[in-house]
Amino acid sequence: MATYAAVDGSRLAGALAEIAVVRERLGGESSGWRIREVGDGNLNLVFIVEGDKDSVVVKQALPYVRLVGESWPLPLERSWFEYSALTEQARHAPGLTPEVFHFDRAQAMIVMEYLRPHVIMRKGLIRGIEYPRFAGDIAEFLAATLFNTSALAGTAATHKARVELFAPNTALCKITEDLVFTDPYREAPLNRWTRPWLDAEKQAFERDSALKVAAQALKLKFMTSAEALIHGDLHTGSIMVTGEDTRVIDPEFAFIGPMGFDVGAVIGNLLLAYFAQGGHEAAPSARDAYREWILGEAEKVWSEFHDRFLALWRAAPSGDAYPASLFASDDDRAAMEKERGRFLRALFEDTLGFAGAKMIRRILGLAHVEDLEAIADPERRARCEAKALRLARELVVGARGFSGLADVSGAARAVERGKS
Ligand code: SR1
Ligand code: MG
Repeated sequence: MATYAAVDGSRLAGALAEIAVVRERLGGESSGWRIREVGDGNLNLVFIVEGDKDSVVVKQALPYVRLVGESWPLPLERSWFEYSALTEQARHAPGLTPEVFHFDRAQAMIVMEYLRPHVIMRKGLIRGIEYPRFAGDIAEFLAATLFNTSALAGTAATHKARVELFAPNTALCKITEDLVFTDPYREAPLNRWTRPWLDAEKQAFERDSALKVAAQALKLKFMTSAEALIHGDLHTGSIMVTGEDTRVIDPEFAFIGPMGFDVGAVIGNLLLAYFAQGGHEAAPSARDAYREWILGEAEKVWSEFHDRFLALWRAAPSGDAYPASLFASDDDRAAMEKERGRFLRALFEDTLGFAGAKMIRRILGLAHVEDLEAIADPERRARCEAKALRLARELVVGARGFSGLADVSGAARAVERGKS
């Protein structure tokens, strides 16, 4: 297939049969392969293909935003950025991404490992399931991918080449610039919120100068801060888990951006799950232990990320930034250690700001999250959402005031109990 064509079951079987590595993996005759479309995301087609021997997942980009329709065109090349990011992430965080078997740039199609019995982390959070490996694995993914794709680890030339490779992913960045950082704070035709219960919050956010300025400072950072290769959409729907394994999927929004955007996405989505528990528990307080598990995981994600990132930095032979040749004396080494602390504190504040912005967009913008959407009673949902908005605003405007993630947990508890 040379010219792009969106596939359906029969066309897909024929296309996959022509790819030796996939044909052999699936086994048997292509006419016997069982194919079903399972995509429930906002953008793409996703198929599970089961053969006699094994199964694969096929992800194909559509030339438009699936959630909205053909009126919103979107470049197929996002598939190339996803493939490039998956390849690079796998080098730095082996075992934490799906294995890629085949990529077809013209068809915007990636054939990859079918992860089972994994579930989307977000669905597990809705059901109240604990995943013991989650925080450690995600902290490892974040530290390894963010540190090793930054100029702290490599040469300036390598960093610039990476910036150049991912810079054309502008359409996907524009989605984030509009949907995360802009539309929730203004009247925009695609905005949605739980009406009429959140009308007052929506209006208040549109008039909140301090919040809008803080959100725009984050947007500027998102647009210009070329720190590392970021996943770009690392919410809990982009993480697949079992009790023993964690994988990060779907990096089509990848580009060289601010590290805190990825760390903040994970923490912001955990906080959304925390506030959504009130909509899922059978009786008030029935999910209190699970609420605490979520907050504990958010704290662990940050602390383990922090420690791993620091360890990588201390051990690295050094990139072109902070060359080791400048820091030979004991005084130099002490100054460098202080500088690492300053860097990580700034990253912590970015993380909180981005976490808050990601929470707000999922409640007042176009694309919502199942954690909250699955709460059928709109009044009950709005109560959860209003609490999430309250903490999110604090994170965006007041990141500097939080001493650590435990402090954020305390603020979340206070909001949850109606004491803030
Ligand atoms: C129009 S796309 C909406 C959202 O879906 C993706 O998962 C990203 O989060 C994007 O912002
Ligand atoms: Mg996605």
